[in-house]
Amino acid sequence: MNKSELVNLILGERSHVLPKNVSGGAFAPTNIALCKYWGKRNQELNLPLTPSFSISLGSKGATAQLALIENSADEIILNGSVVDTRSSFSKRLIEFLDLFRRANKLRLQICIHSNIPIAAGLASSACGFASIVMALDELFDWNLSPKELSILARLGSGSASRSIWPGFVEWHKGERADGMDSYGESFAEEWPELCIGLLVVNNQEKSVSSREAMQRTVMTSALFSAWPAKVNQDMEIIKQAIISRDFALLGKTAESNATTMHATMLSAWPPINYSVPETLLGMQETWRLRQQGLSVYFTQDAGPNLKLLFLEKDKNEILSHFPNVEIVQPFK
Ligand code: 2P0
Repeated sequence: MNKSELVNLILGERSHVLPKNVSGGAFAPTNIALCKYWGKRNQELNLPLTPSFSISLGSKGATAQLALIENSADEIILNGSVVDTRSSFSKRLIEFLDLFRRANKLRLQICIHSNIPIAAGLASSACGFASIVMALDELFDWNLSPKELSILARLGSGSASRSIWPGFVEWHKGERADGMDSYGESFAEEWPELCIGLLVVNNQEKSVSSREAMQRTVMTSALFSAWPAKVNQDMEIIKQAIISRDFALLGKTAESNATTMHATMLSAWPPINYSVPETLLGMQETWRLRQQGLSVYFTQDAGPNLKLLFLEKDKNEILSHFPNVEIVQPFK
């Protein structure tokens, strides 16, 4: 099955209808994985080898506004600036939109506003594709379920399947070849005291895309065979830690999941390293503070920035050690 066939399967008759509205808009939060998605069983459909678990970052994310236009080409505006439609960013976006408008020649103005650094390992593609799918749903008036929205967002970027929901989200890996059982679902627990600290050490674009890095790791890392078992174990521990509000267990499991993922990348060939010296300094500072009794942990994605995990009561102390940290409380 390819992407177009899966879109047909989900939209059915609706894939032929014209937009009911002249515009559609939606916000989707970015998400940080506490148990990471790293490795695919199907490249075309972004089907993962393992499940994953994330937390959405409240009002941090992307807003997509789609409007029908009379032009002969799409117009893409990112954070107020027109983007060259020949750029790799535009090509990927247009290719995605083409999945939904094969029968007609609709041209769109696509305005995306993101309040997170693009391509800095803060999952900008996740909230970008999720917001686009939700905006398309509004434009065409498809009335898709969150499960269907999640599957369609996944075709743009795997982690986008988790950005359909606020709060904690589990992405079921699924077993089916068509991927209809691989989608994000809300994990219905709230933890108002939970804080995420965004520690942006470098917001340059990454040199190796996570898509390529993931595949290289699967193909060449001798450590990758240990990864699925680690994920399955961490998924269960993380859910239990949330239910029992055991912050130390949640933090330890999330941090160890991230360091294990980065170990699989470093052992790939050619090696993949997303850290810069400031990343390691941030890790060492986290470990030092923990030794002194402060309950703080980090996670890291396909970029140099760290995301700190801590509780609200320690906010001021965290700020005194990391003055540049931006704090998000996803449940407040
Ligand atoms: C995650 N990452 O779980 C992991 C951890 C990065 C590190 O999902 O190829 O942009 O579009 O499915 O979703 C980033 O990968 O990759 C990612 P594609 P995606 O958040």
